[in-house]
Amino acid sequence: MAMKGARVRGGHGSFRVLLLLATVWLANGHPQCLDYKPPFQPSGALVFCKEYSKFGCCDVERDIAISNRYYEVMDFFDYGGFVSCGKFIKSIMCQECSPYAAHLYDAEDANTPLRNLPGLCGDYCTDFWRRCRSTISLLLTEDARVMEIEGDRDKFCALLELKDPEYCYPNVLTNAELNANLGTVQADPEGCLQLCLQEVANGLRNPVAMVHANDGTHRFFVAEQLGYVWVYMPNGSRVDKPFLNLTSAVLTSPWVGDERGFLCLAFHPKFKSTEKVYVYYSINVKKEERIRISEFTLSVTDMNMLDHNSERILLEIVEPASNHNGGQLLFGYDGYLYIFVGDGGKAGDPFGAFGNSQNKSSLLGKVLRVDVDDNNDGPPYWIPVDNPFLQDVKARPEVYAYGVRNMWRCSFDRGDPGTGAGRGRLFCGDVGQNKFEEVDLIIKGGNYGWRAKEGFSCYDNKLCHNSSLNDILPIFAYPHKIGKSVTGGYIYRGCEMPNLNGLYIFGDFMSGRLMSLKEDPSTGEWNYKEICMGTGQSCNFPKLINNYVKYIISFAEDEAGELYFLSTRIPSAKTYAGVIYKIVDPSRRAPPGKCSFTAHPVPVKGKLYHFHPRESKGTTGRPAATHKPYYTLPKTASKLNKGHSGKMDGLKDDSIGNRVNKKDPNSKPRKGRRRKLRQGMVRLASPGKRLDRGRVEIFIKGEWGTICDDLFDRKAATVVCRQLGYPFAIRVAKRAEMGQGNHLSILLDDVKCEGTERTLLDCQRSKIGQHNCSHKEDVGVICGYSEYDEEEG
Ligand SMILES: *[C@@H]1O[C@H](CO)[C@@H](O)[C@H](O)[C@H]1NC(C)=O
Ligand SMILES: *[C@@H]1O[C@H](CO)[C@@H](O)[C@H](O)[C@H]1NC(C)=O
Ligand SMILES: *[C@@H]1O[C@H](CO)[C@@H](O)[C@H](O)[C@H]1NC(C)=O
Ligand SMILES: *[C@@H]1O[C@H](CO)[C@@H](O)[C@H](O)[C@H]1NC(C)=O
Ligand SMILES: *[C@@H]1O[C@H](CO)[C@@H](O)[C@H](O)[C@H]1NC(C)=O
Ligand SMILES: [Ca+2]
Repeated sequence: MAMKGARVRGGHGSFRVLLLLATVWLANGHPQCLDYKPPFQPSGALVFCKEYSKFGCCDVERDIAISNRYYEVMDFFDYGGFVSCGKFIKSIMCQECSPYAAHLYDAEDANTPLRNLPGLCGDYCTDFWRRCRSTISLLLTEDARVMEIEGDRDKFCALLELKDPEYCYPNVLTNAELNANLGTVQADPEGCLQLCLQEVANGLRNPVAMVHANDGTHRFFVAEQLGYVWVYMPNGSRVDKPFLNLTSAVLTSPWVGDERGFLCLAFHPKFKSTEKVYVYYSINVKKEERIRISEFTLSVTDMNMLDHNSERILLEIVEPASNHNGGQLLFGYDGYLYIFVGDGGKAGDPFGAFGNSQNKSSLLGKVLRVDVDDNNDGPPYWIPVDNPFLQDVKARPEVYAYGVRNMWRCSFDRGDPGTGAGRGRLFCGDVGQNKFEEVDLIIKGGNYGWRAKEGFSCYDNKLCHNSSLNDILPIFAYPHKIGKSVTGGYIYRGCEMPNLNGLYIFGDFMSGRLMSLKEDPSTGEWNYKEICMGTGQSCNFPKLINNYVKYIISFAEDEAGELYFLSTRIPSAKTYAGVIYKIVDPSRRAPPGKCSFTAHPVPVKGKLYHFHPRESKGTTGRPAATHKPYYTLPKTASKLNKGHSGKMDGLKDDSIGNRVNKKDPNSKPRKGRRRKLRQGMVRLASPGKRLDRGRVEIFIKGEWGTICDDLFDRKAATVVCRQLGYPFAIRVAKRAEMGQGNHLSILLDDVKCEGTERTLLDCQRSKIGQHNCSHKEDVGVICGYSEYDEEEG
C-alpha cells in the first residue's frame, strides 16, 4: 500500500514535476485536508494534537482516535523506546491534523495514491531513522517491504521523504510565508480576495431573483424575468411545474438589456402560517406601462405552487419610460414590506420641476414601506404609524426614503451570528447615471441625493447646492471604468465560511466584477476589496470552479444564510444562459457538522429534474485566471445552452456573452447545428466580426443580400437591432462605411420603417431585388443597450 507512494516519488521526472508544483503551491498558499476541503477551527480544543487546536484538519473526535492509536503503538515500547521515539511518532501521527495535511499526504491530486505517512524533510527523516527506525513496522503494519528498508537509510528516506523543502514536515510549520495568513481569506498580490464558486443551477432565462420561504424547508425559489418562478429542493432538484407562471401578464421582451419584466418576489415573514407571497412586475394596462405589486396565496393542494387565481393587487405605479423600474421587494425585521421603486426612467430624472426622486408626492424614485398584515378585509395594505413623512401633507404616506435612482438589489443584514451586531441594516445598490455607481445604507426618512447628486458628486448643480437638500452620502461609490451598473448584494452571515462574516459582497452587471466592502468598526468606514477567482490550486476542491458567466443580475441568500449570485452569459429574457453560483471561501470552512441542518420534507407532486452542473474549472496547476474582467463584448462564440438551443428565441447569435476570469478551454464554436434560416432575418457583417455593428445583410428567398442606405434611418436600424437582440440602434452607417457586400445581390431599396416592425420586410420598401443603387450605398448599423449614449449601463 504505502509503497505506491514511494513509486510515485521515484524517478527523476516525477521529482521535477513535484518541484514545479511546489513552486505554484507556495505562491498560492493552499491549506487543504485529506477530505479535499479547506481546514477549520475545531469546535473544542484538541487534547492530543494540541498544536492544531486553533486551525487544522481534525475535530475533537479525530483527535481522540489518533490519540488511541498512538497509545496502541506505544504499548509495544519499553520505557526507553517511549522516551526516545514517542515524540517522533506523535508528531508524525498528528500531521493528519495539519492544515497542510493534503500536501503532506500527497492527497491534493485525487488521482495519485495517498501516502500512509506524511512526507518528512530530509534531515528529520535521517534523525528519525537513526533513533527510531525499528518503529516503522508499527506505523506501516501492512507494508511488506518495511523489513527491507529498515536497515537502509536511503531506502527508508526515499519512502518517507517529501522532496519539497517548504512543505515537508517539520519545515511546513516554521515557514513564515505559509503561516502568516493561515486561515484568513487569501488575497492575490494586488489585494484581490480569492474565492471559488459552486454551480447550483443553470439553463435559466435572466434569473432576476432567488429567495427562500423561511419555512424550514430550505427550498429556493428562482424567478425569471419573463414571469416564471421555479422551486428548487435543497439538493438542487427542480420541480417541473412552475411555482408561479405570470408570463402572459408580464411585460418584457427578448431585447438584451430590457429592464421590464417580472422583477422580484418576497415571502411573507410568517409564510408558514399566512401562506402569502408578494411579487413585483411590469405590465401594460391601457397602453400604459406600469409596475404592479401584488399578493398571491399558496395553493391549497400543492405546497410548490401558488394559487394562480388568488392575485390581489396592492399597488400599481405608472412608469413614464421603459427603464428604471426598480424592482426590489423585501420584508424588514419590523414585519413591514419595503418596495424599491425606480425614478421612472429616461436619463437624469427629467420629470416635473425637479424630477421624481426629490418629489415626495410621487412614488417614483423611492423606498416605500407598507404593512400587509391583517389585510384580508379592507385595503390590501396599511401605512405603518411611524412612517417618516406622515406629517408632510405633500408627501405620499408610503414613502420611507427618497432621492433614489434605480435601486437594484437591496438586502437586510441578518446580523453577526454571535453578537447580533448589524442586524436589520438595509443595504442597496443604486444604479448611476453617467459616472458613478453607489452602495447606500438606507435609513428611515433619508434622502439619497438623486438627481441632485450621483454618488458623491453633483449631478444637478442647482439642487446639489441647495442647503435644504440634507442628503445621505453612499457608503461607497465607484466610477464607470470599474463598472456601469451596480448589483447590490448581501452581508455574508452564513455558517460555512467563517472568514466572510461581515463582508458585504456585491457586483456589477456590466463589467461582471465581484466586489466587497468591509466595515472598519473603529471608524465606521467601508473598505473596498475586489473579489477574484482563486487561481492555481486554490479552487481545486471537488465541485468547485473558478469562473463565471459575466452579467451579474442578482445576489441571494439561502435559508441557512449562505451566499449566491445569479448571472447570465446573454442578458436576454428568452435565452437559457443564466447560472446560479454559490460563493465559497477556499481558505477556511466551519468545523464539520456545525452547519448541518434538517430540512422539513416537502411533498412533491409531479416530476423533479435533477441538477447537472455544466460549468468546469479553469486550468489548474498554473494561474489560469486573470481577475480583470472584460469590458468589451467578446468576439467568439462559446458553449451555450446545451439541450436548450432549440428553444432559443429570435435570431440573435448565441455569442454576445462571455465568462469572467478565465478563458474557457472547452469552448468551441458550435458546429453542425445551424439555426434555421428564416425569411427576413438579418446579420451584421464587419471586418472585426463585431456583433453589435456591421453591414446589414438580409436573408430573403434563400439568399443573403444587402440593403441601400438612401431612406434607411434610425427607425429602420432599430428594427434590425431588435432582431439581433439589442434594444436600441445607436447609429446608421451610410455609404458602405461598414464595407461593400460585392459578392451579394442588393435585395432592398427605399426602406422606411416605423421602428416596431418585426423585420424589414414589414416596412415600406421596394420590391425584393429592385433597386437603383450600387454597393457603394450598402447600409450598416451600430446597435446598443441604451439609446442615450454608448457608455451608460
Ligand atoms: C432531491 O430531494 C427530493 C426530495 O426533496 C428527492 O425526491 C430527490 O430524489 C432528490 N434528488 C436527488 C438527486 O437526490
Ligand atoms: C405558462 O402560462 C402560459 C399561458 O398563460 C402557457 O402558455 C404556458 O404553457 C405556461 N407554462 C408552463 C411551463 O406551464
Ligand atoms: C410631484 O409629483 C406629483 C405626482 O406625480 C406631481 O403631480 C407634481 O406636479 C410633482 N411636483 C413637481 C414640483 O414637479
Ligand atoms: C431649495 O429647496 C427647497 C425645498 O426643496 C425649495 O423650496 C427652495 O426653493 C430651493 N431653493 C433654491 C434656491 O432653489
Ligand atoms: C429610384 O430612385 C427614385 C428617386 O431618385 C425613387 O423614387 C425610386 O423609387 C427608386 N426606384 C427603386 C426601384 O428603388
Ligand atoms: Ca445617492
